[in-house]
Parts: sequence; C-alpha cells; structure tokens
Amino acid sequence: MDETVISRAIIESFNKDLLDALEVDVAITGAGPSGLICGYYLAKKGIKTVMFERHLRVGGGLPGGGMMFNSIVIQEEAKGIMDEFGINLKKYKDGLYIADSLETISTMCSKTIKQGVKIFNLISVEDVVIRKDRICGLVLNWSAVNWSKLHVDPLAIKSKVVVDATGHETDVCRIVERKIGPKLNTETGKVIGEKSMWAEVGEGEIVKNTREVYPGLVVCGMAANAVYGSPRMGAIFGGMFISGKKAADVVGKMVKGSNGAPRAKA
Ligand code: 48H
Repeated sequence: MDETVISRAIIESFNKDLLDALEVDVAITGAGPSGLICGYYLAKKGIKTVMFERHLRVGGGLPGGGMMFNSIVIQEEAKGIMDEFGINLKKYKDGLYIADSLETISTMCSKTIKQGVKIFNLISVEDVVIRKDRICGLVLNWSAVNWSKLHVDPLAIKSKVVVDATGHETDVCRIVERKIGPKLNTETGKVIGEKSMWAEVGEGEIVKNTREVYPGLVVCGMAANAVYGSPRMGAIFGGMFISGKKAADVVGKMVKGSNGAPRAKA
C-alpha cells in the first residue's frame, strides 16, 4: 500500500471527472436542496449534469432545519418527491409532515450522485461565460482561493444551460447583472431581492418564479424568490423540492438532443 499509489489514484480519478465536466448539458451552481433535486431529475432524464458547491459540505440551509432544530416541515404537495427518495415523513397534521433534516439531505445527496450527477465541492462559481447574449458556461475557482483573496486566474467549463440554485445569495443572477447590466427578465431587469417572511405566499410563488431568467440561465429554489422579489418562507422545504423538479422540466426542454433515455451510471 504505497502512499504514492493512493495519491495517484485520487489525482487521476479527480482529473478524469474534471475533464469530463468541461463540456456538459447542464451546470448547476449550488448543492442545496433545490439544486440537488434539480440535478437528480435532470440525470433521470438522461441529461449530463454537473454541480458546483462552494462549501465543504452539501445541503445549503437544509441540515440546519429551523433555527438549528434539525427537523424540516414538508407540505402535502411535495410528499411524492419525498416518497420517491424514500425519506421518512411523520404526519404532523393534515397536509403537513415533519422530516429529519439530516436524513433528508444525506439521502438526496446520495441518490443524486447515484443517478449520475457529479458534484464538485469546494469549487466556487465566480463568473459566467456569455456568447451572443446567452449564458453558455461557468467560470470556476477553488473556494480556498476566493476566501484567501489570492490572485489566481480561474478555469471555465461550457454548458448548454446554467442553473442558479445558490439560495438567498442569488449569486449567478447577481454576477450576470453586475457584468452586463439590468437585462434579467424581472420587472427591473435586476435581482429584486427577497421579501420578509410569508410562508404561504413564498411557497406558492416559488413555483412560478422557477424559470429562465436570462437566455441560458434558469433559476430555482430560494434564488428564484430572491430574483423575482417574493417572500422567504422559513423552514418549510416542499417549495424548494417542487422548484428543483420544475427547474429540471424547464431545463430538460431547453437542452437539445436529450432523448430522455437514462444516462449510464458510473
Ligand atoms: C458555488 C455556491 C455559490 C457559488 C452559493 O441556500 P441553499 O440551501 O439554497 P436552496 O434554494 O436550495 O434552499 C434554500 C433553503 O436552504 C433556505 O435557505 C430556505 C428555505 N430559507 C427560507 C428562509 O426564510 O430563510 O443552497 C445554496 C447552495 C449553498 O450550499 C451555497 O454554498 C451554494 O449554493 N453557493 N456554490 N458557487 N458562487 N453561491
């Protein structure tokens, strides 16, 4: 068991994965709940999908539950998605369920990877690639480079569609706004910003807000409400899952050449 063999195995396999990610159908920014669900359903449609997550761990705001009480609330409309993933739900009252946040996120992450999505953690999206008024890729750097403010130039990948699943930060939409001005298809052309908490309205509006916000760029999850100026909703997560699934449907229609056949699993 030579140490250099261990090192070589890791370097070779990571390099292969990164090279394979250079040209993909879909690149998702953010491995929170909406990004994971979106990736799962895209891969299920046979669409080559990669995901970039800034932090060491995946899951975004989900593991923290509500104020660190590690449970989340799910409404009836999202029960089918939870059932598909095989995540346990306890009925709380009619139409409302409780799930363990750690079981939820670990199961979603595992099933998304097994479905064929490659998730790269510790990599940040710091810019986009734009051609002819269309987003067609992401500019990437190690998160450690950004956090330590080192001057290191990034690398880039190309994708037919980019998904902004960055949650409250709405990072990709903000980058686009910063780089090309107020050209998003919101009322102002800019990221409007999320409104204060109103669970019912926030959960309702997130589905219609899940859409193409600029050519080649689809927004889902909390980022969808933030970009279109809808309320936050607290620790109810059904809307995030339904939004991720809708994003996969929207993106699926945008990606040409997908025959709907399941992608071969690694
Ligand atoms: C790479 C990035 C970048 C970047 C950010 O915040 P998330 O969990 O987002 P959603 O939309 O899947 O879920 C939202 C939910 O967690 C939540 O916050 C709710 C329901 N809030 C309600 C309320 O009232 O507060 O995940 C986004 C992920 C995170 O893991 C970020 O680290 C990551 O995106 N991310 N990754 N490059 N530039 N920006």
